[in-house]
Amino acid sequence: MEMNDTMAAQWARRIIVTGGAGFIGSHLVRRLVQRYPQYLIINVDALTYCGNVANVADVANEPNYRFHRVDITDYEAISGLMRQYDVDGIIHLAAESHVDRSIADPFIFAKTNVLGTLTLLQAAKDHWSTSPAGFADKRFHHVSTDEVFGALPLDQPELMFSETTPYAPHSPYSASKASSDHFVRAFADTYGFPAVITNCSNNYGPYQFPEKLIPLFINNIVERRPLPVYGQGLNVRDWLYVGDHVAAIDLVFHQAANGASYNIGGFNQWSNIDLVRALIAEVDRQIGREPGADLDLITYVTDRAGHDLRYAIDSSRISRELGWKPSLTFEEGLRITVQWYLAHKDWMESITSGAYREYYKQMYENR
Ligand code: TDX
Repeated sequence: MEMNDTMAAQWARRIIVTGGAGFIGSHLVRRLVQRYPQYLIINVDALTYCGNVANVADVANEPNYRFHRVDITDYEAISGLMRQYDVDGIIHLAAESHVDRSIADPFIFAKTNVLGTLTLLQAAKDHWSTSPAGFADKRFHHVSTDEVFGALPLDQPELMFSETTPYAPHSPYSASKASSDHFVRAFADTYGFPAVITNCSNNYGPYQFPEKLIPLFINNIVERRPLPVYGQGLNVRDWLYVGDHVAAIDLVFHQAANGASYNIGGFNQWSNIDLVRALIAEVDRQIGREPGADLDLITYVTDRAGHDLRYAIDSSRISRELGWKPSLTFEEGLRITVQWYLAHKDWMESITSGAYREYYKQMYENR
């Protein structure tokens, strides 16, 4: 449906969420559609291998929701949407996000993450420059990762990433995200463009594509397949429940000052091997196996190339300034997450045996 300016004006805000059919994006879209009926939420997603409209099926028929299958590197298509809806906010989550894939094929990471972000910035700048209020009532929120800061040593647990930690990406994935962050800052500094950035730690929860550690391993435990732990499993990650991440995005989008950036994390560091053991115990408990019965599935495999040792986010700034804190403990989050995957085997099957089958097989079944 074409929407002219008069129709666009009936909505208090018109917000594009890119990557809204992906994992974190789908949680954000659901939250915004339900919480802000006065906003129009426009989900823009290219539906590549990990985007799945089933992830937002529960809000697809809401009056304040629209979906467009568009690639963010397509300037004409993005500009068309900016005009069609008179968009005044963009929350940008569309990205290639899997480190292992970036090691195998880095080019698509530069295209989507760097050129895609630049395309969105340029399209937003061009459209907003023509509006009477200019940039004054507009917002571009770029969602990024803690991986842009590089890696921390294991033997100094007090060291964490803050908003002023220098960028030092290691993988092609994190290099592409760092580059996109730099473009966002460059637009803010050069043109006074109304941008904010958030950098978040490892997310987990429902609807995460099973290439990532937690959903991949839940599925393998249930199916009694080997759990490929890279190296010795000593790498440390800081885990945050996805619902807490999107609550933080909501706050920053609405309240942060232009040019600000916020780190978001769970103050919840786990070595991979300890996490895998906890996950096995939880899955076993929920499916009625003896807790720990599946520990024999742990299989140490060749380490990831350039594997970052430890990530840890200091999120005290967003707590102090915006009053955000994680709402769930890790135990609660893991319990809910395992419950969800067990209750949604159809979702997992649509990925492992349906449209995504060939990709999934190539990457994960033959290891
Ligand atoms: O099979 C596996 N075995 C294994 O030991 C997989 C898939 C992962 N791992 C390890 C690698 C990491 O140390 O588990 C840890 C978590 O791996 P991923 O789920 O691939 O996440 P990570 O590499 O830490 O990156 C994640 O967090 C930051 C997301 O994928 C990124 O998109 C995000 O920016």
